Amino acid sequence: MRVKVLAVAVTMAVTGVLLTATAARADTKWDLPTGYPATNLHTENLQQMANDVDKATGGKLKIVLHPNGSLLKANEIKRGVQTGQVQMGEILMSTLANENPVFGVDAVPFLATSYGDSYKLWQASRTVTDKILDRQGMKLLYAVAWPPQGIYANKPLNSAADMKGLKWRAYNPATSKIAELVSAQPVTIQAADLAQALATGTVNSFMSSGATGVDTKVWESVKYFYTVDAWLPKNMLVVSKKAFNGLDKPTQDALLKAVADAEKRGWQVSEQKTREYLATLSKNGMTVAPPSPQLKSDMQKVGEVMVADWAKSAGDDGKAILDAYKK
Ligand code: PCA
Repeated sequence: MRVKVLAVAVTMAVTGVLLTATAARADTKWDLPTGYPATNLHTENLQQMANDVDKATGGKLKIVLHPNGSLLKANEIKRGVQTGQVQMGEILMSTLANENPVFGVDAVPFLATSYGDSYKLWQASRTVTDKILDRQGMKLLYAVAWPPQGIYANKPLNSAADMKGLKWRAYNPATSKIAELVSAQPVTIQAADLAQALATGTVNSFMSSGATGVDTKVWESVKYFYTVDAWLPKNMLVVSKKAFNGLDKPTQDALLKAVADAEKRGWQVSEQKTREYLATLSKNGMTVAPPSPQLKSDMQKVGEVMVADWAKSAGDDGKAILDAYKK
């Protein structure tokens, strides 16, 4: 009898130890889908953030990146976070401009064309952006700008008239609208599918950064890049509030620290690499040039139409953003 009691006690003790050990090992694993390749500046920055979180939490929170649309396509990521399919996601903010014009403020042509101005515009729009996401069950963690947007084409462009009839790859409502204004034919294509679309001739022109030109080895299909510097769109990192609230406080703090570092680093790296990307395009035989005065003034006219449209559609939120930005 006594032996049996002892045996039960030992069993319970062992089970207790095992349970404790299991609890300590119950690491949280999160999926983080992105739409851009592993070597892209935003993806590398996210990977470093994930490494920092791993280290700071002693492996308690593991964030697993899924680049290049491999888990969810770029345009599916937001829904994936909202529905709880994934815990975090990286989203090109201006792709959501039809849902709320506030998301499109960073793709209004010539509103903010330098890193300094773009950062200022981000400060002016951050709070309201976070509020919109909060209502949708998400928390905004950071946003980092892409390098300035220029025009890629398979032929020289000297004016907007030369853009008429181009097969134009669009990545957000603003780039579709530009096609409309210059009488090009817009086709929405995600970055992950861009190289293929260029190779097959589905498109022969688009606006983007030097970064995406390098990512897609664009020189294999198009030979001209005009550094219009029309805007600097941003990628944002969001987390599901439910997932975030499920973390203990030290883990939340570690995550918030890592994302704050990543935001700062991302803006610096993006700016530093801008020139390198353009040099890579030139080295691979592309003509990289500022737009002709005619092309520039034509694009500025396009921009004027779009600023007015944006201000009208964005209402009071839009006015508050522009007032804060211009202060
Ligand atoms: N690259 C992304 C968005 C902006 C950019 O520079 C793309 O072309 O899809």
